[in-house]
Amino acid sequence: MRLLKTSEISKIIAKADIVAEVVEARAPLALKSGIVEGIARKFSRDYLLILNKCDLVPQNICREWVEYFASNRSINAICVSTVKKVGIKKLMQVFMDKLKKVDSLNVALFGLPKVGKSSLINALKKKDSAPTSPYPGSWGYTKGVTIYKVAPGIYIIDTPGYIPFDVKGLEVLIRSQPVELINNPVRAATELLKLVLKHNAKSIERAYTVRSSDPLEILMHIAIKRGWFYKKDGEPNIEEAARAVIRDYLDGKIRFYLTPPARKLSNSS
Ligand SMILES: Nc1nc2c(ncn2[C@@H]2O[C@H](COP(=O)(O)OP(=O)(O)OP(=O)(O)O)[C@@H](O)[C@H]2O)c(=O)[nH]1
Ligand SMILES: [Mg+2]
Repeated sequence: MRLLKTSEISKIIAKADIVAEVVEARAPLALKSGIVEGIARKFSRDYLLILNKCDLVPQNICREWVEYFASNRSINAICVSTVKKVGIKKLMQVFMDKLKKVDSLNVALFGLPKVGKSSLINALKKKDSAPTSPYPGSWGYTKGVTIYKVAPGIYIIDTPGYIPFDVKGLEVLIRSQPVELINNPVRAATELLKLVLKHNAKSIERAYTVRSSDPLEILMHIAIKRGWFYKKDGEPNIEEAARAVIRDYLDGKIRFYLTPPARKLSNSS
């Protein structure tokens, strides 16, 4: 799939009344772009940060993120879960309030692959019309910029395939290509497992029924349990296990959270 360029993003934002950037409540800053916000502010558009997948994060932590963005960054943020249908009404109300001031409302939706843009559109519409990512799924399952009518007078512009160049690191590595094509899945999954183990050790135990602080040992356990072995030597296929972990993470099956920068917590769940 073709990647959207920043110039194309500018054109979409110019036509929008609200710019909504979707990140995950698990790690908002690792997924947030300064570019989208910057262009929105340049065009004097309302900018809204949507913290999706809040079902994977304790409520008070979600609230802290909202407060952090409001007081440290002057950003209006809202916590939602498209799975648990949390915050959807509140989000719709934000759109309805803005609709009172315009004839018809265009909301431009941005966010890295798999943050849940399509799921959010479906939750707002109350029925599925935006394709979400099934597995074996590929990155950028949603094809091309598409406009969805979610309520009378309210249109959402979905922009799949945009990876802002200021967002970097593990989140980009695992989202910017299909999981099958990730070059070294074991390395990526090891980094991911280390991060989750550091902040929410128990969620790995819950997801994979293995108590270990060694990522390689966890991958071995998953491979053996699921019967994945290399044909050539019969060793556990940790590459397949690594891909499974990455997919589970993207699919929102691993509880994990980081806390806002200002606050130091021992946040084991
Ligand atoms: N736990 C949890 N998982 C979610 C939530 N919203 C979406 N997901 C899962 O996240 C994955 C990605 O969701 P999509 O809606 O396809 O994400 P997208 O941003 O449209 O992805 P692309 O179209 O590939 O850019 C899917 O497996 C969803 O089921 C949520 O609120 N909580
Ligand atoms: Mg999509």
